[in-house]
Amino acid sequence: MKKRIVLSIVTGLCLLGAHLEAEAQRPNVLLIMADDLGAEALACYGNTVFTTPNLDRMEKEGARFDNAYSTPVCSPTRAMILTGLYPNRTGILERLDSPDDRKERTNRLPAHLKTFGTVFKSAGYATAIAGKWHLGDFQKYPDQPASHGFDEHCLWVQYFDGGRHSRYYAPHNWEDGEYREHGEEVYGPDYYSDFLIDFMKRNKDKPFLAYYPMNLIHGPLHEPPELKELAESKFSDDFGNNDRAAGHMVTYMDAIVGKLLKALDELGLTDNTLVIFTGDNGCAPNIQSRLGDFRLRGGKRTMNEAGTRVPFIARWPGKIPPGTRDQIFSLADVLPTLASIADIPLAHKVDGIDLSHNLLDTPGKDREYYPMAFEGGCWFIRDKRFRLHEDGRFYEVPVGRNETRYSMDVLDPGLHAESRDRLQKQLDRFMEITKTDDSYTIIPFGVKGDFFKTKQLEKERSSFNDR
Ligand SMILES: [Ca+2]
Repeated sequence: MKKRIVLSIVTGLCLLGAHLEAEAQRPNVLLIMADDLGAEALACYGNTVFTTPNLDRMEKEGARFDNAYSTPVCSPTRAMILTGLYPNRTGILERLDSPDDRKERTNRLPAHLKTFGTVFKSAGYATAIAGKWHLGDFQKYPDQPASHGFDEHCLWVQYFDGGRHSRYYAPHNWEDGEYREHGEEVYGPDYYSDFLIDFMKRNKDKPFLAYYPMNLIHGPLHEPPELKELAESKFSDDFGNNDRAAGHMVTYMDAIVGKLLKALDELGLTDNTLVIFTGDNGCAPNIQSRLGDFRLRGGKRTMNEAGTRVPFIARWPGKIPPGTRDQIFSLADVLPTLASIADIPLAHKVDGIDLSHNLLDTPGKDREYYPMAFEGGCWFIRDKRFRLHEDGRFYEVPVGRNETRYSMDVLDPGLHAESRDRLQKQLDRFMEITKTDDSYTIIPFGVKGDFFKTKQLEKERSSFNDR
């Protein structure tokens, strides 16, 4: 009898030990998504005038995806990355602060949609979000971050009590369910990153997921508190005020990433934390990037490479072999990929694909196509060589060189018929996807006006890049 009791105590201790070991090995996740940052704005993606030392170091230590894609604008990407669902599935096909919705403010991330917050919290992770939500109103729907799986939140409030507030100096925030107004001495991007560092400190002994949808480098163009000299170190003499402010904001954004990475080092968490850095859409059109002799105007709100190609860098020392990745990655893939890496089984369906093997550089099935839906009337599908739009426009845009991937030269419709047919079939299938259910309505930003604006921007881009 005594022997049996000792045996079961020993077995129990072994099981407990195994559980604690498994718990200790579960990686933390720090996911950072900059606002309005196309891949071309970072030095590690070829920009020769902006200075980004921290992301350059992270890129050297991790995997750099050269073909990662978002949607062309904020809210659709924010919904897509959180839920793993395409914009036509969430119904969020445009930014959510529509003039038509300013009074009622009924737009929100639909309550029934599960996010990576939900998934990781259910698996026992501590979860936090800080920065920019842009998926609905906190005054009307105060429970949003919590009901979507985040234990703690500190998020910029754009509208409150009829007022409109800055995300930068003197931000107004929604902080763990409370509205807080800060003075000019507070700079939003510093405040949000400090909130997450504090969260990581308090949760360093258990697995956590920290999500930082950053506020930089979205307009208004302004001068961040520091680092002007560093930011200007590679500026060209012909830089205008916009270029100078944009470059300074890029460098400050990079420094905040550096601050978060340093905090992980100081907490001894670097080796057990997967850090991902990406962007929510292309740069704004008033930002011009220079990649050697190649110049590119930001493509935000446009359905093309400049509107949707974003940086994607993943670092996890000892687990993710450093180097470049040329596979296609959609931000819809973030949720299933993160869940797979954390060994959390997904109990619901998503559009995204588990591409953890691309991060880990192991064999697996890659994503063949990147499909996109925008504004309720714009669609395209891309593979590594071609892009086909719903209105028949067909582009040969091989990803090997900037000059070709960003090209806006429409192909002769008679060319590459086989590739075109193949893409058409995939596009038709993608366009059949509709909202998860009809119980909610998203008021769009103004479909018609923005649709034409997009077309206009495409025209401008075409002539700009021809020069
Ligand atoms: Ca954005």
